[in-house]
Amino acid sequence: MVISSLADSLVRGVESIGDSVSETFFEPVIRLGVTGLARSGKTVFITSLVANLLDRGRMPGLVAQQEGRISAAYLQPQPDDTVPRFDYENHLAALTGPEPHWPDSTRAVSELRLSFKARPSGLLSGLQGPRTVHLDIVDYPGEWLLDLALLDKSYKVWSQETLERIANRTQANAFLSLAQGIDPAEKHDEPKAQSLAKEFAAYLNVARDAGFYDCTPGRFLLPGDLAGSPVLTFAPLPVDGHSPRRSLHREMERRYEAYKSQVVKPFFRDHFARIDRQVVLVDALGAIHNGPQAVEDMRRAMADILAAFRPGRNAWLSQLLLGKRVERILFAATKADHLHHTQHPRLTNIMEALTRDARDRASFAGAETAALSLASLRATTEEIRDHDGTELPCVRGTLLDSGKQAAFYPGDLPKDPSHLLGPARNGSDSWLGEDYGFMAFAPAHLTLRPGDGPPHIRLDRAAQFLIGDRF
Ligand SMILES: Nc1nc2c(ncn2[C@@H]2O[C@H](COP(=O)(O)OP(=O)(O)OP(=O)(O)O)[C@@H](O)[C@H]2O)c(=O)[nH]1
Ligand SMILES: [Mg+2]
Repeated sequence: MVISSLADSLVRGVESIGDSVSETFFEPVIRLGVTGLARSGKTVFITSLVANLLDRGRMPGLVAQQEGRISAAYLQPQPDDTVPRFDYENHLAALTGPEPHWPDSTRAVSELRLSFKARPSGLLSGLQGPRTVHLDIVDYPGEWLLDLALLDKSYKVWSQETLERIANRTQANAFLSLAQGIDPAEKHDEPKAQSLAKEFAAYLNVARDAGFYDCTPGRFLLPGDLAGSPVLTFAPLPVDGHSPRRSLHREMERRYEAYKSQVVKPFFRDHFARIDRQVVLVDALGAIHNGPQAVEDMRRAMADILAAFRPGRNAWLSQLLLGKRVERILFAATKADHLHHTQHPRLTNIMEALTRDARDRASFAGAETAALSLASLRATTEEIRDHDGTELPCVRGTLLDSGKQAAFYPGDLPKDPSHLLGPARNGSDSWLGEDYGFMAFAPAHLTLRPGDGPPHIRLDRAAQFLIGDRF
């Protein structure tokens, strides 16, 4: 333990030296983390952000752009040789090609470097020519942050908590009946361990699709090249007390510990600890559509995710960070183009309320935080429709399943977010009086003017908050 934390600190130390060396050559590097739960819109966000930073015609909210200080932006080979490159070109081709479609789901962490030539503002602007600023964007699943909580938990406690939490979930029936038929003290048997892990992973996948967000260990959902390896072949068992050596219990415990040290810790050390700015994307509209339970689950998942940004909460992480912390965190509700703009302030309020708990408790010591609602790629237009004498603010777009054009009224979000979060906390089954429907729209056909990136809503404001001060 001591040796590994020492090694971690050394790595971190060496990296800070690397950073400061490039800083002294006036080439600051900003590392922007982009995260969110599954399907929250990370890939579309990064793709559209990069496209709009390369062609900045639609980025008036980025002050350096507005002031004409950015003279060039270009993609560069990324600095980390072992991290897959974010597949920008293919994602952009999917979104803006002749048959626009949404990009595929992503299964692992990836990274991209964008570099700018920008003239500094203020006093220095007359004295210095343009300088280079590098932006490294890192895409990683929010589920991986939830794993931080495992570091403080023994296998026994984790097993008990997990089994308790899923006891009443129908999605877990198959796994639970398998687990209950097992005596953890019996001799370890690999096929048995595998079938337990397989059922548990199957449960996690179904639960996530059903809208549950507390689906850890995160790597069970996105195994990548760890699929089938022992670090992912464990499951919670009803253990109390000790079991003999070579028992199923002991082997599961060993693998759980290996997961923590060989999967969770390296992620925090190699990726998380190096982030300067962070955007957390939230599909709040999707959760509202799925009902109070999904909203409450999402609120809890947000609180757990944000715990990773609270220095001091985890001793191992605090030591790893050595006082370095994320300077700015943006909480963004995505896919706001599903709503008429008159409802966007309400969505932002809901977003603020969803994260308030976490933010209040967090006092993200020193980190600036903000909330907004955005659409990375605007797929709809707005129109007002008359319905029995009432004017309904609608959005119009191409339906994903039928390919037909349709106008759609998603329902009126409440002014006061507690009208949603209250019932969610109290365990209501459905919303009172209002239904929130959300259609899945396909990306629109685009003809872009030279110099313009894809259409978006408030992506420039997000960029200004996240990186604008560094130009
Ligand atoms: N209308 C609209 N839909 C969006 C937007 N961004 C994302 N979506 C929808 O949300 C889905 C998920 O977006 P992704 O960017 O792939 O989300 P992700 O977080 O990368 O998903 P995973 O990689 O699976 O975790 C897309 O397939 C779209 O259906 C947006 O700006 N507008
Ligand atoms: Mg993705």
